Amino acid sequence: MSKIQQNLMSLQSYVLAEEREYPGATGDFSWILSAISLASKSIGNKVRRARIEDVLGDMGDTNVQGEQQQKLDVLSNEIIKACLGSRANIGALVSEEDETPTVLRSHKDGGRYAVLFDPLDGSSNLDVSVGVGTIFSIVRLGEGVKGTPEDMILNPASRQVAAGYVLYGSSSVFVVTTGNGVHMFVLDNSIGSFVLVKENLRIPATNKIYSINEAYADRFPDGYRDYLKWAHDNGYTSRYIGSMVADVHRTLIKGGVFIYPQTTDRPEGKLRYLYEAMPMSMLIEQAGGRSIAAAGTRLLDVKPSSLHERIPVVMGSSEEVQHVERFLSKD
Ligand code: AHM
Ligand code: MG
Repeated sequence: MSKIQQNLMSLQSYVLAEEREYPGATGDFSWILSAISLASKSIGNKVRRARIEDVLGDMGDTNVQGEQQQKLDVLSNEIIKACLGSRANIGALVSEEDETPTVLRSHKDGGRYAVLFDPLDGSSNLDVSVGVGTIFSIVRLGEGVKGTPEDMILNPASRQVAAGYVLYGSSSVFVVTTGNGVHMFVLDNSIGSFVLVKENLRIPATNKIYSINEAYADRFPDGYRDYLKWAHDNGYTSRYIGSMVADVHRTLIKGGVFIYPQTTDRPEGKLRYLYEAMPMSMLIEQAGGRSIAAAGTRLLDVKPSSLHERIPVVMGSSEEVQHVERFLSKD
């Protein structure tokens, strides 16, 4: 196939073609993903014009997590809700920025899915033009499920049917899985479409890169410090942007391990289970990697007990996760 032919597969056509392979498929994913794609084009545009339109900086307000809300966090949250709110198969929208889910319609009225999202991850880096992104997860809602906070935390990973992120970096990259491998699309601004650049992305099994905020090392459990010492002695290099989407994207493409442990001042860790850890773990596993919350604990087997619960994360190349895990089991 020539390069031009390869580049002509849009995200929407790709998902439609994938769905067509399953007899009786309803087109649900293409319907939801096209709304996320629309929202991400709009958010990406805001991110790029932020300095010009003066929407950088914080709102002077904190979100439900007690963190400073950036103007763009609020805008991005509104954009996603506006783009997804009218899709007839979505029952609930669950945002990192909102205290409770936005319930749109019951299962009986067609609300078969909930979309969980971090509208603009890494937003504290916006003022310095570092890559930020939107992370999303699509979970199936069973019959009788209303989309309340209690419903959302009932074993969500087992109902997760798709996950992805959009990185607003030097290009806008849409990475998604519907449980059938990981596919990567890049926004072609000249035609306004995400076009397929890589089908069945696989994470390298190993690469000597760790990605962690090493400045907190004194506050990590011993096992992480022992791992870091071992990595220093074994020729590792370090890469840390401080924006999960960008750090996980690099890890997915180049291999290595992304780690955000618990610290003495944050005993649960920092990253949110539903909006950050759960979708990224599905992507990493679908690409052939591993994601754990502790030694011997697959992150996707953890059952959160509250909507905005946080969790320690070790994810990336399977061999690199194993190296970290070796030290954690000594704790
Ligand atoms: P946010 O959702 O408020 O943007 O916070 C999550 C971000 C992640 O993108 C990133 O991995 C982490 O916070 C960085 O935290 P730290 O600055 O403590 O290293
Ligand atoms: Mg965030």
